[in-house]
Amino acid sequence: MTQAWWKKSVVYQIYPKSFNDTTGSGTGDINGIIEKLDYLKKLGVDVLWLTPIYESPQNDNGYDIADYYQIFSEYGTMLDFDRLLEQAHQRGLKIIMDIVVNHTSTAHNWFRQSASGKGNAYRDFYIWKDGKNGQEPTNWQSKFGGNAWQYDQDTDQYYLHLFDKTQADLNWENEQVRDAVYEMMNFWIDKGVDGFRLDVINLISKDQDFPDDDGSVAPGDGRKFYTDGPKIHQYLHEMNQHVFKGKKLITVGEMSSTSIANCVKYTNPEREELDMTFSFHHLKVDYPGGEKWSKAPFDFQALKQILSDWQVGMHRGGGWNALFWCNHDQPRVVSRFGDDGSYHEQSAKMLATTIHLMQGTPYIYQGEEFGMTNPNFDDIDQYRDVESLNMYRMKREEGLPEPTIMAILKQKSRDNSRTPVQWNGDRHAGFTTAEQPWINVAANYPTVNAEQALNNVDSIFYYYQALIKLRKQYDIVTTGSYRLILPEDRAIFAYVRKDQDEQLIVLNNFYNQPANYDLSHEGLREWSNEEVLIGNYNGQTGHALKGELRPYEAIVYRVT
Ligand code: TEU
Repeated sequence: MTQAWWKKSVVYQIYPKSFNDTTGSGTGDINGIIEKLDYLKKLGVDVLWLTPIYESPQNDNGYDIADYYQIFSEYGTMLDFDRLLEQAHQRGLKIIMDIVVNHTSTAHNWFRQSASGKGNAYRDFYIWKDGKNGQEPTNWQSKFGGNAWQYDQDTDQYYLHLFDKTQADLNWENEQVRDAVYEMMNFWIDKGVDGFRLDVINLISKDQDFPDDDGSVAPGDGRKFYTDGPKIHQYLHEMNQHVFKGKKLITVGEMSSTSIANCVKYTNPEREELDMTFSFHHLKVDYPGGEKWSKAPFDFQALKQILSDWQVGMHRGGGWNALFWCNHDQPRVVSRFGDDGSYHEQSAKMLATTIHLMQGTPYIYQGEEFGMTNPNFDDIDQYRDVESLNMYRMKREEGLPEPTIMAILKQKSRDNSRTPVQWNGDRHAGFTTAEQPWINVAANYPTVNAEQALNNVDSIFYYYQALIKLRKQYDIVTTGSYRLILPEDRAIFAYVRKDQDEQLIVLNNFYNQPANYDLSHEGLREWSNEEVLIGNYNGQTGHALKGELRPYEAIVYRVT
């Protein structure tokens, strides 16, 4: 069987609001993406994922969609989008759309109709329930804080919103909803898009008993009644048959709090559901006791174990991972698991090495390719994200001191990754000519920017470019088995990829001190030749079997 094309691809995520502004509005736009296609081509990525560009009130930066068939006017027009598609395709770049169908904005016509009366034909498009003894129907919590049900005075019922109260959950039990979603997705396919990223898609099937969460399974917020819910595999298979089947697409599901067993099911090709999944367990290693809103160092052993379990488990089950450190909901990885000061360049390259030599399809988030960092905002007025602002308000109400809350936001806010792309050293990093961008640029743009990276042959940018080439050149990166080695080592994340006649030994030092390694007792197959495929320092301190890694050093040996 020929291998699916996307197994050797690398995807680049674009957050249009912060990518490149060509109108001077302070907000990025579609023409700004077109302007940078040659840059992206040079990096070597194959697919561009655009976060939502549809008509939206932007309460959640486009994840609150008011019309799936219109482009958000600040981003441009449908003609601009058609031109983007054409220009991207001309360069051999594919485009995937972000599909948000767990919920719509309450400004969507379906919701307006639905809310207009119990007898309306769209009433059943959403999840409406009576209250219980004057209270919400269940004790489920919104992911953005507070109860997940919103009362509607006019019809004296509550609607479910797992996210913001302006993001009402669609009722997937209703066949008309499912048909409308498939029709909409086919509209975008007919336009020529190459696939989809499906937002929180494993939350669409809710337990129809709508029980209260008794708190017996952490975090007790109701998620066990809708995460990987009762009909999820049935719905995704149905979507596959109506939308994906027989087409050369790439589909990736964003899976909230999921399991390896479920992701194997979502992505094993025999089941005809999706191509690959994002899971987030490896990005919760700095959530002590599961609590995101606390300031904490990361648990390195847990990070190694979780990533390794997913490598092995998905390989064994015939599934496929999306590999990533960064997206628009996560802090910048170099600030999070690396060192964005003295070892900025080395640690950014090391982190890239760790992920890019694994099995799966890597995703690069805009700016990651030249080491963008968290902005370290000090003032609540600099934040824009609905989740961060809600959290700030709630923690203030709980009586947490202001400096504590600000320190947490600095580490955890989603705005950490949403600051404008730093293109050059000009005002506002060359992102916009407006007086002010919609969110501030990080202060380090004079030194951390794309132009500088392009002018320096040793930059993080060219290192990513080299990693992308390796994936295309060596089949073992796609096909080889994975095994964690030196599992107990407190500084080194090492693994071996193995195929019939070759092995890749990947060594990464996650700390700013030198670290020795000795693989003599790691059960590796013997070899006679070794070569260094890539590394983030010049020269070596040893060889594949034994040596020392310098601070944040990464090195990959190919042994045969
Ligand atoms: O995110 C889903 C999600 O659950 C998280 O990543 C969430 O942002 C985080 O847990 C909050 O702590 C997706 C989108 O990527 C995100 O931007 C949207 O806000 C969300 O869905 C709702 O559509």
